[in-house]
Amino acid sequence: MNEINKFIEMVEESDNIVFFGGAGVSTESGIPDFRGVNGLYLNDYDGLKPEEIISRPFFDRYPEKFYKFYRDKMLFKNAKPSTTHLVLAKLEERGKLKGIVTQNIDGLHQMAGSKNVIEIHGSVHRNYCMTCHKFYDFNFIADSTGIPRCECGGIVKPDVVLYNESLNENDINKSISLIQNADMLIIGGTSLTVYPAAGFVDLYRGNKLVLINKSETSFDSKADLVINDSLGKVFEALT
Ligand code: CNA
Repeated sequence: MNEINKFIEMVEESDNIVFFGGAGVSTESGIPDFRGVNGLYLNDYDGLKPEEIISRPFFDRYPEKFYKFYRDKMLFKNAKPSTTHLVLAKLEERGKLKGIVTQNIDGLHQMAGSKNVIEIHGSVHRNYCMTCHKFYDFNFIADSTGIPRCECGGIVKPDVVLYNESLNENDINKSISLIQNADMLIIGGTSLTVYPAAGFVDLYRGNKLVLINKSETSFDSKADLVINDSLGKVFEALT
């Protein structure tokens, strides 16, 4: 049996599936990942490393440069859900998939119709004034120039987890519980290099751990099934 048929069989046998995904889920929606073949980390930006720009110390020190990069490279106004997003939403509707834990910040799972989505790195759709906590939407930041300011004068910061910032404890606990109780864990489109998220792999206790990624990851040997192919192709096969 080939790998994709094996994957389909595992999905059919399961009714408590959890999907844990990363930037590779959205490359087919036209949003570049960080470490893939066209990843953002391949090129410096204004002479700076992207991973330095999206860190909290950089944000605090050079907010104007941060927002220039953020608007230019991290906001995709016209992005639409890919096959993978749409099939995952259908699996939830059918009662087979119980939740999605994503490292993505683009909101495409919700746009596809998924309900139980835990965004452990936050979302570009939520932005808050650092002074009065007033909420601002995606367009407010996308259409702003320079440093986006609240009506109270405070800086409006995306609710996105930067390097050197901690993750939301409640989200982590919910993710742990979902993964520990899953009968099938599908991990897709993540290089599994960012901790503590990568540590989620070790929490799964079942025998249907599937890793779908275009390239190899250091967790491949732990998986029951590894598919080194595009997510769109694999999820299309479920339709
Ligand atoms: P990453 O480190 O960039 O890894 C992505 C992985 O996906 C790579 O190993 C690729 O080979 C693989 N990949 C790319 N396209 C596909 C595809 N079509 N099918 C299968 N595999 C594919 O990204 P991670 O998510 O592991 O890293 C975590 C960071 C990236 C998080 O903090 C995210 O917030 C951040 N990020 C998010 C987005 C987004 O929201 N869409 C975009 C870019 C980066």
